[in-house]
Amino acid sequence: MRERGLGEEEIFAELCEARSRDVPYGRVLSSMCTNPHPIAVKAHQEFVNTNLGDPKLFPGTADIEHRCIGLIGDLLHLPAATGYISTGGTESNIQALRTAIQMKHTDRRRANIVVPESAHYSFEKASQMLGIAIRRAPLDDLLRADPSEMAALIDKNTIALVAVAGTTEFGQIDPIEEIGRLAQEHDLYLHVDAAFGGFVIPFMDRPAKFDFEIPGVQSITIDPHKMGLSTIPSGGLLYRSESLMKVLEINAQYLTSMVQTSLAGTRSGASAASAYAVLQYLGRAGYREIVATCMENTRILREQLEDMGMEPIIEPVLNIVTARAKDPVGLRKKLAEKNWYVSTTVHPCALRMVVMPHVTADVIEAFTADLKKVI
Ligand code: 0PR
Repeated sequence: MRERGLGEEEIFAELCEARSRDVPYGRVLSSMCTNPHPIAVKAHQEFVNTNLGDPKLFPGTADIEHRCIGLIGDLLHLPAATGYISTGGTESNIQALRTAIQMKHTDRRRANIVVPESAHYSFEKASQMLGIAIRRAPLDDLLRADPSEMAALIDKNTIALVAVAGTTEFGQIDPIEEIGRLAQEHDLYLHVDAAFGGFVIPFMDRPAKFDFEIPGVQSITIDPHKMGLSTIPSGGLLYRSESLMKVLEINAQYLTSMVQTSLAGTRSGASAASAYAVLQYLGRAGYREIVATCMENTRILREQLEDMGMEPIIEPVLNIVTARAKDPVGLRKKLAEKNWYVSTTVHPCALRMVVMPHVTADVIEAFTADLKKVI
């Protein structure tokens, strides 16, 4: 570190140069992030020095977080849900499994969780950190969790089941009602990962059931910083009842609040304020409009790809499109040379595009024009 500080101008020249090398969202079809809504940015700036790790010092901010959880709970058919604004899907998923372990009081060296093969890699992190085994159940033909395959992996040491509402690779929704019944039959904790789908499914024409409406669902991951249009890092973890979140309480007596349940200690109140602001600003009607546009653009992209001879692996369920190709990884590289960023799926291997709000009809037109040149 330098002895004497630099001037603002020089610092910002360096920062802006670095920033100019970042890929603008308009060239990105591989991300679940997007430009946050201006209202979210404004709220974020207003709360930039707030710390929800010590809520007694920030009772106003804590109240906004509480109201934000109330709004998301209402969206998930449980206005009385408890929870908190996390740093994203990874933290929420880790915390949900931590809750399941604390609830069961079993020997965690023997404990296992059963997840569909499509579960996000954050569950792998959770399994490593928490020291529990992870069992992956094969999917059905449409790449959904297969409840009978999950049932086959349950034994006396199973503590939790996971289902996904909007899988990372294919945007598929698991049969959560059936998995809920399975959880109840075996008295198991059921966590639903709706990090991506949580702000899409409720706003679709015929929404699938995935939330607290389903008996047996104990907690849900839902990320405002993905399709919620909030700022990074706004994640959401919601519980069916307060007693579930309570098992995470750690004594922190030197804090004014005495206990802490979140994984992060010091944590951003800005991300809670920003999520709250955009939820209030858009309302259901605003999100419905955004989702309708994304789904229409998904349809357009899917058709354009098919016209080029690239069939989807599954019909898009949410705003994620996959396309069979001869050499998806090679194609991905060629697209990157043209400054387009897509990703590829693993099983089966295909091109994958996430149609976030920044992936407009114009972006799709320019993208498919370049794609035609490289295939
Ligand atoms: N659960 C699901 C279903 C997810 O898709 C993701 C992220 C997570 C949990 C974890 O969320 P956080 O990343 O907020 O902890 N899925 C994306 C992925 O892994 C995240 C992403 C976003 C990746 C933007 C790249 C990117 O540019 O693909």
